[in-house]
Amino acid sequence: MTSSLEKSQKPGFFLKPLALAPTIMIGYNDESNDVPAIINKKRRRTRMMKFSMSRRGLLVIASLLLLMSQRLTAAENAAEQYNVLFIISDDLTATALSCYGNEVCHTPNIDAIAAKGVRFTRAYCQGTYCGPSRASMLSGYYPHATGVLGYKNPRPQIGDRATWPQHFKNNGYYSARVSKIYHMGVPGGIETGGDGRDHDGGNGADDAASWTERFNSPGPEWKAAGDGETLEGNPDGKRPVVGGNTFVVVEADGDDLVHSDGKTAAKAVELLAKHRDEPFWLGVGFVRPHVPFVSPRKYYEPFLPYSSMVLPTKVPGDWDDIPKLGINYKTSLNMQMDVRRQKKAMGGYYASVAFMDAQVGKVMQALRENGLEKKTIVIFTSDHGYHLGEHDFWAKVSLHEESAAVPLIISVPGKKPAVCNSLVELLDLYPSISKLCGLEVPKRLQGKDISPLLDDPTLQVRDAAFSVAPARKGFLLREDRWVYIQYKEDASGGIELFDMDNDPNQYKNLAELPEYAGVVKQFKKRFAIKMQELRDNDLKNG
Ligand SMILES: [Ca+2]
Repeated sequence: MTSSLEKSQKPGFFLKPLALAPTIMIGYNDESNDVPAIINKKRRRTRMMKFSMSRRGLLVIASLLLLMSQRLTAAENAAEQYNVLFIISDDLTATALSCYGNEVCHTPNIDAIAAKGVRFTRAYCQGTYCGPSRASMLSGYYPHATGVLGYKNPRPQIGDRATWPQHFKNNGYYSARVSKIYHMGVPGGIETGGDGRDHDGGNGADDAASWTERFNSPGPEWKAAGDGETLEGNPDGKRPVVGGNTFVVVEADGDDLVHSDGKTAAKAVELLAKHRDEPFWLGVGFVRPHVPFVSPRKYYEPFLPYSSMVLPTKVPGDWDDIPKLGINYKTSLNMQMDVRRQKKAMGGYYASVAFMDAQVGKVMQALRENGLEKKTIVIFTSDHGYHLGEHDFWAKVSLHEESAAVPLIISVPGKKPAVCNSLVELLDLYPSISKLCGLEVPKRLQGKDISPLLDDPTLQVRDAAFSVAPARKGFLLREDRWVYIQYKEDASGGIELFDMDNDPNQYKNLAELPEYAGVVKQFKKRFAIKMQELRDNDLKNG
């Protein structure tokens, strides 16, 4: 059931001064127009005195009113012109966080944000890997609206339309990113302090117009000193530690500052102190737990020995009812990872999450120490989820729950902490945070304003969340009860249908069963309408 929530396009503090100003102007003009053209001297003098006093009085009242209105405006601005601290982790599944129920991997600093904010249990990315997810979230359009399905920035498609941080920059905010906010190659781009690609001066898929300033955080990644092992494609153990998008674990020597995320936190701490007296939109992009799983040794301790890690239940014949395109691009089978390696992959991932969580703690401490907690909206999320062995799938791209869902916490000063089970999308952040900060919400944005959910978490703004996996030609409609996935736009690559009430782990694909033909038929229609809607946008002709 979707409520009739509507986007309010005009913030209150823009309206109030405008409403007061005409009142003052009308009073003054009325009195001026009341002076007769011909009058005797005495009357004229008296009248002039009366007028003069009256005029002076009015001017005093007008000045007072103006002053009051300015003070009111200033007070309202101070209340509504929040800063934005946007913290995004890379390749982080919600299932790895203790505030989302993980009992092995403890994330006290992210949990602390959740304890003060609204934690969304059903938030979905719009693309299940970095490039399309980040381009979509930052531009405000679905991946198939811009056509940005790979690892480029959306600027050529959106022209001079403002991205989310750019919108804040255009409204007088200091806008900065530290490390990865748009896509950036990991580990390649991090090793070189850029992206490792040629375009955009080494800043990868970054968008210069979004930022007042931008900072990269180079780190050694897989080359870090310590004990490393390549888990993927290494059955005989002879493969050395390698770079690229490969499952590698490095128990690293040295402290946090050796690594990219340690430097990112330090830079963010520095920027919070430096810009504490002006409105800011600060994007802090951590690259862990993206592979390679590299962090200082101490973060591995809770997960040793790796043999103590408990893998997800393996169900015989689990793949039998999944279309070929639905078998993820990385599996225990094609990565040649035995159970020992799988458990080490899980422990290595968790250590990376714990390391990243500690860096989040440093940034949040700086927020408190600079007195910014009461005027800063804090958002914590990830660009997409991740498989840690469910269905013997690993990593991202899959449209199954662990990969398509993201952690999302929004903490707004003064609002009550809550858990919200409504379906929301990362695309909703741009309009919602703009609304909360009293900025205009551009009508062209394809996300919804979820800010009312922060006051009433029982509200709903959408019937379904939508996500895509262009690399598998996959599309997901996630409804309250059903998960519908189809491969290829004409569904010729196969369909998956899961009843999340009765099968939350998605073991039983119902799509081919005759009794669910009606449900599948309805979803095909809804999918076609969704694609039509998202392609019907203001980019079509420009
Ligand atoms: Ca990612």
